Amino acid sequence: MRAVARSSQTLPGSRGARHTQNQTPTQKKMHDTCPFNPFVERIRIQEKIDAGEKTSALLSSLGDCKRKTPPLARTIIISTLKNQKKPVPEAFIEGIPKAELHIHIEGSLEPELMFELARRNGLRLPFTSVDEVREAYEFADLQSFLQLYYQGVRVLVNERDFYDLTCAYLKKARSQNIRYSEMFFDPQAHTGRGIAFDTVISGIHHAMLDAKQRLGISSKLVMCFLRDLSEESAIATLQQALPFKDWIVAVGLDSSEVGHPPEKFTKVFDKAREEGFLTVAHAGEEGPPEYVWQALDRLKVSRIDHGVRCIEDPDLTARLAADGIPLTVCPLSNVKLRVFESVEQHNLKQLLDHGLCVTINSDDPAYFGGYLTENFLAVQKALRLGRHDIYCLVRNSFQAAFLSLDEKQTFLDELDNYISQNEDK
Ligand code: ES4
Ligand code: ZN
Repeated sequence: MRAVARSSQTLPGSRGARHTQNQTPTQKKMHDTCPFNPFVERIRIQEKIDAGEKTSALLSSLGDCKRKTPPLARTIIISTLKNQKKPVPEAFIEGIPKAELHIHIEGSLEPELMFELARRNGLRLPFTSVDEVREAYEFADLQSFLQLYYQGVRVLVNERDFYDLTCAYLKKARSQNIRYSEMFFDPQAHTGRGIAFDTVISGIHHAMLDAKQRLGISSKLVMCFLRDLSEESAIATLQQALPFKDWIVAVGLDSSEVGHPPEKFTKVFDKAREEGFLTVAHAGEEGPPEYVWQALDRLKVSRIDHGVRCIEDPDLTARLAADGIPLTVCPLSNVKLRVFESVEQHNLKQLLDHGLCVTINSDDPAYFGGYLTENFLAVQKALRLGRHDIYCLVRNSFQAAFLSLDEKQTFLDELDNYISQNEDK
């Protein structure tokens, strides 16, 4: 048992602490004469990790070299995190800088704002109170949720409504130390009710700009096509989006999954890619692994939203792992929509054990009982995740984000600083 734990701490590139005693004359010379040599450093640091030294002390011993060799700094963090067996306090999860990659902005509509917007727009709701709305949030499956979701969005009428909705989410996200969010929006859920595309996207976009300036939270927009509507409707929506191309980073596919396979949208995704959009798709939430294959091979997506059913097909799981295709997993959503009976039954750990790039997300936080932090807290408790698991999940989100390498590096450095400064919590 002990031997296994120790071998997992060995730093890549070093052959373990034992090796220092057997250094060749050249290595010994390097050790004595070079002010900084990554090879020698790895051996020296491995010895200190074995002796239980703290991440912060190890990192500061790198000094200036930390910037020159970020991989070394990161191996220190990973090795020391793997060493830690102590409990993960809630404050550690609350404070860790996070990214969110799967949130439907319309699914962040809290009942309080729903009532406020209904009043503002002179609309009647089929509920008499906020409590009554919350009590109605019991779902048998995705379809039963979508009925309430589409009913809820009807209070969104004017640009200001979309602005207020987005401001409220981004403020909440910032309070949970989300540093970057990629938000889905469903234009057809609004244009189908006679609301102009321009009204929807302008409200959302201006809230994103203001949130960046006032709260320092960065965000991007992903436009989803409703898969229970026709491909022609999706093509018309793509056409409406073209004047706003610079405001949208990717297109996605959502709504009722079973009976609406990704291949139905091959043409519109081809066009979207030609126009320079990245692509993602919900697949393998309620639908079979075959839908995930189609999303990869027909829609050429960069990420799969949900994807939890991939585990039923070993070849698919291997493909996702080999190609490093991230999954945007939404644990509380999966339980609320009865994909899994409980968080304890969730297959998150199996997905990680298969080497998949798993990220944690909130999906429709106003409907599913929690935002991103609540999702992390739920899986940490139910699946007894350690600090190293939390670090990997958060890191995966920044890695999988539609950001430049430089932008990712800035967030990843912030994450590593948080880890090294909070190891005593
Ligand atoms: C959704 Cl949970 C989920 N699945 C598919 N489509 C959606 N739209 C909003 N939430
Ligand atoms: Zn979703």
